[in-house]
Amino acid sequence: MSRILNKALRSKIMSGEEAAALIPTDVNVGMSGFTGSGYPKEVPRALAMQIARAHIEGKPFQIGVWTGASTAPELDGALAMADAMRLRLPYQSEPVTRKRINAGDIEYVDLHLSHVPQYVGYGFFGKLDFAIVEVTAIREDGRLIPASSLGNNKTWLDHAEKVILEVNSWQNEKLEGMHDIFYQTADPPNRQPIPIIHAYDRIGVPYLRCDPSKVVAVVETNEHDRNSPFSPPNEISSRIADHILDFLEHEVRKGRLPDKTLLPLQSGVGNIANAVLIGLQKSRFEGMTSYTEVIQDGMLDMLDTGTLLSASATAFSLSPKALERFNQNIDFYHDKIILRSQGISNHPEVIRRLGVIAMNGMVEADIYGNVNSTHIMGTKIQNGVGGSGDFARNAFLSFFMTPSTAKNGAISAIVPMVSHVDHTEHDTQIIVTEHGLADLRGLSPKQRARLIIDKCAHPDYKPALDEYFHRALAMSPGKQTPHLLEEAFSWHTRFIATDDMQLHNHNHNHLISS
Ligand code: 0RQ
Repeated sequence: MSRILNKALRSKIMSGEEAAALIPTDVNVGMSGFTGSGYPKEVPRALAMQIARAHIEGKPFQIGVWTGASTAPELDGALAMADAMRLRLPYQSEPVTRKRINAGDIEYVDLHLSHVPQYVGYGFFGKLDFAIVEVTAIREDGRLIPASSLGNNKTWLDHAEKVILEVNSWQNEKLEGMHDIFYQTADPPNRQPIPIIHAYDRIGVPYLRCDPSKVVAVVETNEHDRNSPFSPPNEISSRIADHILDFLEHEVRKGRLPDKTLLPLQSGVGNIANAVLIGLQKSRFEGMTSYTEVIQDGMLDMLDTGTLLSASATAFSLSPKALERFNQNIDFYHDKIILRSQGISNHPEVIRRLGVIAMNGMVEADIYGNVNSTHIMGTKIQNGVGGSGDFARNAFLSFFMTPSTAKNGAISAIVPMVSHVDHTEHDTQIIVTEHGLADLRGLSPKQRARLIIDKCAHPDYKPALDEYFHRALAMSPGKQTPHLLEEAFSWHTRFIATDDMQLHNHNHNHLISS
């Protein structure tokens, strides 16, 4: 049976190619999609083909692509390969797109995910010409049942001039009722408090609204989300998880965290974050809640056993196995999971009120606690700041986690001065590597430097960092945050021309012996 029950919208059903043909060059398109879930599949692919054909015919054709966060090869990958994107925002993690951004072919606006709705509302990115939004179904009254992510869908549907809906029958129909979309938003000076007092509070409605006169096409699809598998925890991620668990116990003993239930958890994406969730699952903590951005495998496990009572996020990011389990037991998860718009899941006001415990990955940290989450060697983007800043600055407890070295030990993740700053020393609370955990709260820059080098640096790099710090203490003109600026900058340039590992190793050995 068709999932498009609204008569007016049924009359707009067409193929992906026909819908894509409605999109001209030079427009901005807001697409659904967040961490590989709930992104449109057919129209972006068809659009990429049309743009590639236009390029072969010598016609210029490029668009601006806005999403919730990362999507998948079918969207970012296809469009990047067709050289179809003039601009991309607010987050991506797709290899071809990354390559094109770093080659200077795509303008990339990397911003805090909670800021997107407001920036769009005030027109900072220009006009939103089209929205392409994947949904699970369309009800008789025209209201939309969202899919496996909400991201910026409300914002796109509210602001786009024209809307294309992809109705994906692969999405589980029982997702109906799991979303919570808050429509009582207003601009300053009339903005009201967001009435979320507990992580599991529902404050909105389960359906998206869309003015039917804006809908120019409805496309029926049946295609799965990206759903990449997680690697099982390795020794490094397990040790990082252990340090975090010990520290949480320590905070409970100090009376700073509620026993057993802690405070709502936010967990970044990736294998280390998943390892921490697995660690929590095995711990004595129970009856917890989460207020996070993405629900990954570890959170399902925690819901299964009661370690977690509820999970609030803006998207799923499940491996194929976990997704199968989710679909089989969706009745069990239905009332325990809430999907919200990213403007709400990542809202600083709510994160601060709930006292969230935030755990995010990073590329590198410096000895004073500044954190780089986005750039490799200072100039090349990896993914983007995503929600890490929304959570890190506003959380009650905020962890940044990384292995102490990258590239098989050739590069230290603890450096004198980060090559790019996403989170300043004022935002960073706790840094964790497999070697230890540095609790920076209440410490001055020099005290932080001592602790970060002692607790977090890899033993191979400790002597070089120690030596840098001591010379900086002696020779820096200012003693508040001692630096030898030329040398701090040159730390990364030692590696910059290193596309081959040989040179990495040469530099590594040089660093160790110097
Ligand atoms: O390179 O792919 O060429 O091997 O960077 O590193 O170790 O796979 O790390 O997947 O855990 O991601 C910070 C990127 C960590 C992620 C980051 C190289 C490394 C590898 C990736 P290769 P790993 P992870 C809310 C939270 C920002 C968004 C965020 C991230 C590649 O956590 O994107 O937190 N965070 N969102 O070799 C040189 C170093 C390096 C380095 C790593 N120091 N120097 N290269 N690499 N460290 C969720 C959302 O917002 C959706």
